[in-house]
Amino acid sequence: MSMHTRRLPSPAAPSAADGAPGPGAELRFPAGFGWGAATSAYQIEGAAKEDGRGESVWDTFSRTPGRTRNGDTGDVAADHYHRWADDLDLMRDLGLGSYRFSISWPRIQADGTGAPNQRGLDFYRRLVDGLHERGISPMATLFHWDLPQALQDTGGWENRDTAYRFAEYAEVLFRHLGDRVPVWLTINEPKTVVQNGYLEGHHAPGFQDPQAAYLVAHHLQLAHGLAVRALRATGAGRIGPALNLHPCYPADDSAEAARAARLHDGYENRLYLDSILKGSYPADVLADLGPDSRMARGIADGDLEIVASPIDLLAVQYYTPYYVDGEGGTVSRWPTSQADWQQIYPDGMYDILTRVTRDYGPVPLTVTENGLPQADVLAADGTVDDAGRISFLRDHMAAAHRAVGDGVPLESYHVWSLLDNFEWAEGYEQRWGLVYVDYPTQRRVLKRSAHWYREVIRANGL
Ligand code: IFM
Repeated sequence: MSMHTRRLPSPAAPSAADGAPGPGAELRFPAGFGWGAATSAYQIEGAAKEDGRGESVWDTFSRTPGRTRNGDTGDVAADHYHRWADDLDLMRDLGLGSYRFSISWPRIQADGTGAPNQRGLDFYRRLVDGLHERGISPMATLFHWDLPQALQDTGGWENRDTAYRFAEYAEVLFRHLGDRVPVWLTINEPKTVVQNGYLEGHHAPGFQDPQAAYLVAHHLQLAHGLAVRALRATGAGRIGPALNLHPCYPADDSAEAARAARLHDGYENRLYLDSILKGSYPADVLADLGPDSRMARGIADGDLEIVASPIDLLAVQYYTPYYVDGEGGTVSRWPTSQADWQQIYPDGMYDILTRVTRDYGPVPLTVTENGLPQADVLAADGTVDDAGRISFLRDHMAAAHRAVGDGVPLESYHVWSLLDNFEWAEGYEQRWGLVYVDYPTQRRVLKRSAHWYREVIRANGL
């Protein structure tokens, strides 16, 4: 992700105390609350050419000179494809109740269509079986950006047909793994594909084409709905979308800023939420795009009924708020993490969770990503002291706890990420994990935050 912002004079940062675990939980979560961590296939698996895996758009993009920091690729990543059993042991030792991972479409269908690759299916079968053996509940994302390159070659998400190929791929997975995966997430952060992949161009496929971008948005939403329907046909588990949502606040008291923040919210949040939960795209966004936009022309009769197929849960990913000025630009108000687009504002977690419940009703929620990057260092004594991550997580969990107290049906929370990994265009420089990965040796080291999180899980609270 990225955001080009100018900086406002900032009030004091929200609390960020040192984060040592307190004696016993003062903020206890409801019994049965799920504590987890999240990853995605391209970011951790590596083994890019093994066992019949095809090429994805991220293989193409990251191998193109100049596209990623230091020319980094996911070819090896955290080598999870080979180290999955040890990684599952780590998860068990942390006490995780839930593990959210994604399935690599090109491992299942090298070219995005046709008969599935048995070796790809076997890998994920071993993974989910291994999770169950360790008492961890699998939560599988069907698509976390690694579109088979062969489908990109026929138009990618600009091609309506890709949505139907996605539904076929999803059905393969429901039939092969549906008995072992209780929760499925359809498309990870469609907005990031739209904005980073097609507007700003710093993610695969690397385009800067606003007309294409919003047609892609519609096709991603359609693909989501078709996958929900495919799941109903196979009767396998619960399903929902994974949306990165951002509270959008006016940057000042002017009517212009209020209006601009509202439209910004339309593009950031309502485009995805309204279509799935209300069966319509927001009128202000459609008007802003214009009646002749490729998106408007690409919406066929009946599409929105498909997009709005009833879901079982909504996965919310929260990282940063936006402050919008009267010209529609974004400004920065809070200190940022190592990622310059991320302002650290825990109250935004409360605001977005309560807003979803207020505006869309009591759909069960799960937080499937929340975290921050740091330049973590492995010390000579073998420890990684990431106190800043502990403060961040504790403040955001406290905000989520407050939302639960105010009636938000939040059932689980997942830290992004379990492991340090390939952070897309940023390569390996940003470390997002609870677990440090020493890339030259692939040794895993629990950071201080991982030890802290284990206590949170044990106490079911903070
Ligand atoms: O690493 C990403 C992840 O793939 C999707 N959500 C945001 C994370 C941090 O940028």
